[in-house]
Amino acid sequence: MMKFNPKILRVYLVGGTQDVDNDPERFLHDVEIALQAGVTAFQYREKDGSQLNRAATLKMASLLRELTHQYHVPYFIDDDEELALQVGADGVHVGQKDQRIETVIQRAGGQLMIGYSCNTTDEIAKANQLPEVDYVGVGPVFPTSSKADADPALGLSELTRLNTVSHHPVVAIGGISHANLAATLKAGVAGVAVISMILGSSDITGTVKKMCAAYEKN
Ligand code: TZP
Ligand code: MG
Repeated sequence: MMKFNPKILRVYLVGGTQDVDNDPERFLHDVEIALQAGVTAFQYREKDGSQLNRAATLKMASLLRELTHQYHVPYFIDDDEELALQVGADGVHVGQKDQRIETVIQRAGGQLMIGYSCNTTDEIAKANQLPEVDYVGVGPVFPTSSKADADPALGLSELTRLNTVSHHPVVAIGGISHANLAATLKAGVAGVAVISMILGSSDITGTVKKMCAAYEKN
């Protein structure tokens, strides 16, 4: 496995069919446009409200592996290291409500990059003790409607503080939009992970290019 490059966190697209009205064709199309436009990592997250069964999810995960290879974009799968290993993904993302991080490290450590959701000082402190973790996802920074069981928004000062506590690179998630992107980056995070900012955009290419350009301004 390659050494983890935190630059892949800069414009991190997260999504599943539930984020595009349960339309698998549209999902593949929109993800391809975003990959082409320059997203730096992609996470397949088939979750809250998904209508895909296990076989359809496996098929989708394989198609997304082909697409991400085609555009040379690192490919993560949410909460399912078995599926990630099965389709040859590059990484797995583990939430606090998913299976235990120790179990994932045992099964996938050294084979998959590992992302871990951390929203409190204690969770970050625990992640700091786990060298197999490559990055932490911190959020929701702002209110979001893309996650059914989202915790209350942290806000920018808490994000800034947690970013300072973390020894791992931090990707900020939750409610990030054109309106707050620059302010979010000022927290010093390695990147931003978004669902609706990209998949809900009427101009996916323009949105992704703007996000990439935000890193050139500092
Ligand atoms: N984890 C914390 S907030 C969130 C996830 C998966 C949803 C982010 O979606 P959006 O549309 O970018 O707010
Ligand atoms: Mg999860």
